[in-house]
Amino acid sequence: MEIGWEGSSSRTEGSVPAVPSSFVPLTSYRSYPEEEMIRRAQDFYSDIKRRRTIRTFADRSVPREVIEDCLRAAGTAPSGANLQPWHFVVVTDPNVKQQIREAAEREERAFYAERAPVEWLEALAHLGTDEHKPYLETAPYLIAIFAKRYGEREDGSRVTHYYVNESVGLAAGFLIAALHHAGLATLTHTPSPMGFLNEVLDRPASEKPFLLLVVGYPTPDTRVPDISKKPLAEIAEFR
Ligand code: IYR
Repeated sequence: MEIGWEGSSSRTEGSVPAVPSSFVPLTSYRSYPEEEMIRRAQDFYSDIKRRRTIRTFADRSVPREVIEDCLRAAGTAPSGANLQPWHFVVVTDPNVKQQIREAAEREERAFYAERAPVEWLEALAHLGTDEHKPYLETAPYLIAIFAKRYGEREDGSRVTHYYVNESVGLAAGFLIAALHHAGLATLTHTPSPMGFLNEVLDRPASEKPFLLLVVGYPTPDTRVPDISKKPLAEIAEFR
């Protein structure tokens, strides 16, 4: 990944060890004739733009292999030094879902009642959210995404990870796109704070909860906010 530069501890000349690199020919790349590229880009856009965050999930199971392949797709995301600083905990156990719901609703009650600044609540108002999170128990899958802030060697020493948030954000994006492609709906839920996920899911302090992804099918009566995305001219420029 080449996103900016992150300073590290100082070093003297010649102190970087020469690691033998192993390279293989690129055989997986595919190019398409321009007309086909144009069509593919259009097709992908028209498919991904159908994706909506939903908050009403049907109590309907999803084959586990679908989730597994979507997680494999997420795991192909680029990451700082290819250290893949993510961990996914896939929750289907009703008891664990209940614990997550109870803890999330406890935080959200405090968030909506007192913690959130008025400006934040105003920004959220059009989404119609509140502290009630029944979908945390109804949806067939909750995927808790953790960012591994550092790695740990067998001897307990730490392995520095680079661009952790960028890397995990990319993997989460791949996952959401893969789930959508498979025909599933998602909600990117970020109860604040999310520290309770470490306790409920028994994850170490080296891991920071990044996102709780709710996955499943929309109920037939699902309604979504009437919102739109910014047009290209507002989000990008060509120079
Ligand atoms: N975490 C809260 C509030 C919330 C915050 C943002 I930023 C959103 O885009 C949506 C909701 C909740 O889930 O209700």
